[in-house]
Parts: sequence; structure tokens; C-alpha cells
Amino acid sequence: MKRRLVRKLLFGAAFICLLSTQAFAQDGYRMWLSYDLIENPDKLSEYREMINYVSIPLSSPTLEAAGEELTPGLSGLLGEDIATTNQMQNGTIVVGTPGTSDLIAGLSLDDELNQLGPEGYFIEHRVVDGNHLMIIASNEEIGVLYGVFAFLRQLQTLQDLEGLSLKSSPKVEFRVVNHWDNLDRLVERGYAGLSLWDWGSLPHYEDPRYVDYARINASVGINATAINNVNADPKILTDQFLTKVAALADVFRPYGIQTFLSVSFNSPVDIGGLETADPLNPDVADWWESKVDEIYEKIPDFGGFLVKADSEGQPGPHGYGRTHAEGANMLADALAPHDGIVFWRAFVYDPAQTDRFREAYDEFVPLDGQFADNVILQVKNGPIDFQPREPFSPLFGAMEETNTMIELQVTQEYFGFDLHLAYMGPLFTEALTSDTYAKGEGSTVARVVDGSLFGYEHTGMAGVINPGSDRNWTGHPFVQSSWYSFGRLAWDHTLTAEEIAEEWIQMTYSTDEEFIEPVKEMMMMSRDAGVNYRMPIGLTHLYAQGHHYGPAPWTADLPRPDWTAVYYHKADENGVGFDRTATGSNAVDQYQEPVASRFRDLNRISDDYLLWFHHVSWDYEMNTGRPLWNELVHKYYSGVEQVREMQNLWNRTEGLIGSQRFEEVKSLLEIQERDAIHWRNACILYFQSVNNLPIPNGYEAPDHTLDYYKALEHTKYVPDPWYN
Ligand code: BDP
Repeated sequence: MKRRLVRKLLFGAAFICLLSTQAFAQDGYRMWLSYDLIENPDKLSEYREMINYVSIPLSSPTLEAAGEELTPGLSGLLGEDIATTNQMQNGTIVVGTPGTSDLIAGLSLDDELNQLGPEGYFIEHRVVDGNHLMIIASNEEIGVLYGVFAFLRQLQTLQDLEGLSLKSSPKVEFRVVNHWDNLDRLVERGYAGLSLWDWGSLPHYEDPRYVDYARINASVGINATAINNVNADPKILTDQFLTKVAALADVFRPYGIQTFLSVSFNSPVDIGGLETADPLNPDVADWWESKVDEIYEKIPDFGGFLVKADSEGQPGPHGYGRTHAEGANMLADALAPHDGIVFWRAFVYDPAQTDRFREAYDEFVPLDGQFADNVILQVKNGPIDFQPREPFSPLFGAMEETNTMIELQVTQEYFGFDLHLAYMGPLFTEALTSDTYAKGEGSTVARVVDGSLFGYEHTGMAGVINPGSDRNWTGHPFVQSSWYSFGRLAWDHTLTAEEIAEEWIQMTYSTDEEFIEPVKEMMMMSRDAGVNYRMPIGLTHLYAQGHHYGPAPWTADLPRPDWTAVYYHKADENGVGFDRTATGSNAVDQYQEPVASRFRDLNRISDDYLLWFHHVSWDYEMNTGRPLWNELVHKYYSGVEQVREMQNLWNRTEGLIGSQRFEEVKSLLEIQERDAIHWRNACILYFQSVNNLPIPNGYEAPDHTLDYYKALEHTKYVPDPWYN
């Protein structure tokens, strides 16, 4: 009796353990690095046959990190222990650089490695003396780590190992994530809890999450992180904080991740006791120089500074009558002896300017050629601000003499925070594949950014990510996919949004085709849906000011006109849209030909961009044949229908993954449907109040009045009470 009870208790405990590891396994914490047993039986037995041993020298922290990823990763995927060896036995994965592994050196891989650079990797299946080997080799240890992640990805996505042969190097130099984290741990536009950086316990306690954070980034090839908000608190440069930053940098280093800091241009005044931060004042330059020296003492591989200057109230060189180039170069000079870099942001706009669109180009193009070699201009993908759809920023292709990188946004500031599903792969690739024509056809934004068009000295891609203390890092679990796609594209911008989505689904959720297909379809339509229910046909910035969550196209009265919605849509009873042709702001002229003509010419512009560049009448005939008003209504309604279709697609996956994960996304999609209807109704009712046109037949009538929607705008920042 007693024994049975004990057995029962033991069984119960084991069961609870199992449940809790299940819960742990499925809570999104592991992101795309979930090395669960391969579901596909054929692949599993193929892999088990081909992989028996690992040979990897653990002679440095980076190689240790590679080993700690590879061996447990394989054990998880294959469901069996993998032994280590130092010989070429059948089924050995031979890993290393020629300098760290005798086995790799013995394979004489000079030809294979010679074009790869320090970070590239070479993976190949070979049969040597009758033994099947998998080679993962690189010139430098960091390339080995990237190769290990790439190899694990092959297994996670069920690729054939037999005959596998891969060579890959990153296309841009700095693949950097930006955190908008404040020192009080609130995250600007974060939506996933508090900042990951627990400044209170640093540097004494290093949360294991910091290592997982580094693994996640390194797994897609991210090699730099700017850890604090671009609206920078000068205190980040105090000794107190630098010591904490140094502790983080120590954790990131083995993963090849360089640490950057966002700095306030006025730091010499705010924390240095100087009376000015004038970049041409020698005391100011000296202050920065010794500050930089102090940082490099603490962080020998420090990356450099990210600077938001003369933008949205941030101080900058203009405050001292100096140019952006003078400001950036002063910091660049301080960093240059240490090979440090300045990422100087081009996100500027001026209330005095009649068209915000024009501002960055007008300010920066005249400075082309004046920036130091270790400055990279960091330009948001579009001319305004991460809107659901923007044309590419005309700065791409216009800065032949200035290193120029792209800034993309992963966090869903304008895409429904942590509540809506919006895979950003299609937006990112749309921006990267846009053709600037700067040097004729094929001068894509990607080729500007990777330096191949103008031969830039330094290149980069930045992604504003949002990980926080939320267990799943990103709030909505699908925001992970946008982080993943940012990293993959920063490594290789020729990948498509669809293939990246497929990889991510397989690595994160399931390799079952029945799951992949509907989920991929849902992801691929999600960005377009988000455009349609918020601001189709080139409408932009219809958000309620402040929170950027819900619609307020009626906003007219704010301290700055370029913060209102009416500034952007210019709707009146005659028509709608921002005239950026010669009869308006002529911003279209900032593009090269034939891009300018394509946007300028009503017969050539695509409907998607129409209201970005033209003010047209409500009965203007669209390419679809519908009058503009009918098309607008149609688009808003189809955005809601797309969300419903996303719900149907997701519902098809019920039972194919754990119920907790299924239910989470299902519930979030319900919120998204509610909000899509809200956006649609509020916008249509508002535009109707301006043009007095009826909603065409066949569309369900909005269930509330415009006044009702207007009244909801008062509760800021937290979306839900906003509905009460
Ligand atoms: C806008 C955000 C604001 C950021 C700013 C920036 O609303 O919070 O500080 O961009 O990028 O999108 O500097």
C-alpha cells in the first residue's frame, strides 16, 4: 500500500515535471533556437546515421560558445547523446579554423576559405577515406560560431545533409540591433515588459538571459548592439553606468557582438561640467576624447556611438551653429584611434519646413562628402517614420560620398504593438529591393547599403528591436519572426521574405507541412492587411498622437503641424492626399529618374503610393477602375477581411501545436480583428464627414458614430482601456 503510494507520488511528480518542462519549452523563450526532437521520422533516421561525433576545439570563449550550441543542439534534435572525438571517424562533424583544429588544417581548405573573410563559413559533406564527414570551417572563430548556427538551421529546417555544400559571408559589415531602452528600464515603443538590462543588479549579477540574448542575435549573424535609447540619457556615460555596460559587453563578446551606446550630444555639459558642447570647441573635443579613452579601457572592443541629434528635441550641433557633419566628425575623431564608428541618424524634421518628407534630404545631401570615413549615416527606410507603407527614402542613392546604412523597425510601434500580427519580412524586402536608379537600373537600396554601388568604406543595417522582460522576449510571439528576418536580411539581403518566414516557422513552431503552409500564408499577408485597415493607397500617419496605436485622422490641433494627421492626408471636400509634385512641395524631385517620373506621373504611379505624392479628387479613377472613394472604402474593408482570413488560416493549425501557443495567437487575432474594424470605421466615418459621400452598397455599416470613435482617443498609451 505504502509502496504504491510512493510510486504514485513519484509518477505524479514526474508528470508535473514533464508538464512544467513542456510549459517551459512552449512559452516562446527559446525563440527559433528550440532544438526539439526532429518530428520527421525519415529525416531523423537520415541525420542519426550521418551524425555520430563532434570534433570541435574549445580553445577560446567563442569556440566554447560554438561547442555549447552544437553538441546540446544536436542531442536535442536527434534525441541521443553525441560523443566528442579528435579523429575523423565516420559521422564526425569536424569544426574549427585551420589555426585551431588540426583536422580542419589537414583538410587543406585554402581555396574554400579564401574568399570568405573573417565571418563567413564553409559547410560541406565529404567522404574522406570512406568516412562521411560534415565540415564546418571558417577563417576566424566567429565564422565557426556562425557556421554552427547555420548547420543547426539545416537540421531544424530538414535540409538534406548528403551532398550539402554551403559558403556564406555577410553582405554588410555592421548588422546592428538598436534598443530604445531607458535607464529606468522603461522601453520606448517596446511593448514587451521592462528593459532586459537590469541596471540595478549589474555589474554584480549577470542574468543568464544576457547569454541567451547574445545567442539569439549571433544565430542570425547580428554582430552589434546599441543597448540604450536614441533619446539618450547622458548618464549612460558616467562611470557608474559604463561599469555596468562593460559587464554586458563581456557577455556579448564571445558571440561576436560589439557594444555601442546611444549618446546625447550635450553630454559634455550635462555630465562633464563644460559650458558648451560646441563640436568645434577644443575643450569639448578633448572631453569626448578622454571619455572615449575611458570607455575603451573598460570595453576594449567597444563599437562606438549611435547619435540622434537635432531631432525631436534632442540636442545637436545646430544648437551651436554647426552642421551635422561637424558634429559627427568631432565624435568620429575621438573614436578613430580605437577604430570606433559613429552611426549618425538622419531622422530629422523641422516644423518650419512645409513638407516633413523633404527634410532629411535637404539637410544631408549638401553635406555629402563632408563626413569622416568612420561615420555611417543611419537612414530610416522611408522619408517619414516607419509607416505601414512608405516609398524608400530618397537619401538612398543620393549620398555617393557618405557611408549610408538603413534603419528598419522590428518593434511594432505603428503595427499594433504586441497585440497585432504583422510579419515585417515583406516590408523589409520591399525597401531593400526598391531601385534608386542612382547608377542606372539595378541600383537597389540593398546595393547602396551593402556598399557595392558606391564603394562605401563601412556598411551596415540597423533594426530597432523590442526584447524585454516578457518571457517570450517580444510580446506578440510573431514579432520574433521580424527580428529573425531582420537578422537574416542583414546577413544576406537577397533572401526572400517568404523563405525567411518558412525557416522561422520550422525552427520556432513545427516542420509539419500542414502547419507551415497556412502559417506562412498568414504571415505573408499580414503586413498588407495592416496597411489596408490603417492607411491604404498611400495615406500616412493617421495615428492618434502619442501612443501610435489607434486611429485619429481628425487630429488637427497640436503644437506642431507635422504631428497632426490632417497635415499628412490633407483631405477636404474636393479630394485627399499630399501633393508632392511641382504644384506642391515637389519632394518627388528628390528621387532620381525614372523613379521621380514614376511617382510624379498620375498615369504611372502605383495605387499603393498615390496619396503619398498626389492630391486627387474623391472621384479620381483608380487603376482598378473604381473611383478613389470607392477604392478607399474597398481597401479598408478588405483589410478587415484579410484579418479574418488570417484567423481562418491560423484556425487550421489547431491541434498541430500545443494548445497554449495556439490559443495565444488565436486570442491575439481576435483583438486584431476588433482593432481592424475600429480603424476601418473610424477612418471611413471621418473621411465621409469631410467628403459627404455615402459608403457604397454592399458594405456592412459601421456600428458606431464618428463621435463615438473620437471620444475614445483620450486614454493614452494602454490600448485596452481605450476601448471602454
Ligand atoms: C519615432 C518614435 C519615437 C522615436 C523616434 C526616433 O515615435 O519614439 O524616438 O521615432 O526614431 O518613430 O528617434
